[in-house]
Amino acid sequence: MSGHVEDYEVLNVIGTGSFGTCYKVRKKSNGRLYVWKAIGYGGMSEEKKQLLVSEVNLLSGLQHPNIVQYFDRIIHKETATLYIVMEWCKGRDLATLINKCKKSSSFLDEGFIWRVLYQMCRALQECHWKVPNVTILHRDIKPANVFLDEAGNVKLGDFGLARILDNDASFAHTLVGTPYYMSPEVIKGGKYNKKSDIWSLGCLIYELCSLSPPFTGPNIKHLSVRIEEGKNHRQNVTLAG
Ligand code: 430
Repeated sequence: MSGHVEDYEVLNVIGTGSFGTCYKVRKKSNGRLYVWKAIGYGGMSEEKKQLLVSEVNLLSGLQHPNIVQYFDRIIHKETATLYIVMEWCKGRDLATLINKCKKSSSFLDEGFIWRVLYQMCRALQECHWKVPNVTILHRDIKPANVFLDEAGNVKLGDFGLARILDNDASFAHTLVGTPYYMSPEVIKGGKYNKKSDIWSLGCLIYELCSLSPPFTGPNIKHLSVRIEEGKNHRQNVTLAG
């Protein structure tokens, strides 16, 4: 499917990422809200454009209630812009939610955190096991990549860095992803694998509970040591006066 820019009414900018800008849009034919990512491809190499095409194809193949739904792609040749139309998630992302909690000195509801865990497992099950011999690794599970829709459903987003990985392909080597949630095997230079995504999910759940990541450090070097040692160096809270 490939639509036209005229099919949509652009409402406002939501934010900007490394790729370009995200807008809230309304589809004229049905009045529904969506988000589109505007990606300028003018200055891109042929290689990068190919990668972009394969990522869009990957996105369009993923359909699951716990994965941000891709709807449409629009190529606007006049401005060399690719628009990727995605689901509008009214509840925004978990990073925003964590910051709100920190500001108001409140914790998240335990029932909510269990729902995030369950629904994230469903999302990962879909990418990790959907097609035999092909594993889609997310590689960047973090609060800013998990969204909530109007009904409070959890949606894993941004497969911009995800890669289709054949059983023996070794292109999972490049180190991407939030350093805080980096798994020990990735730090040691091992292959990123399904379990590395699961580690990140564990870190996400920890952060939802405590409002800070399980492992922290002043820089990647210190952080790496703490992750490998399994120590978070957090000061124990004591009730003793
Ligand atoms: C980079 C961008 O990625 C997004 C944004 C998504 N999104 C959908 N509905 C939203 C409502 C409010 C805020 C963001 C919303 S889904 C998605 C993705 N990668 O799948 C993003 C990511 C995190 C935070 C903000 C943004 C944005 F501002 F650039 F949109």
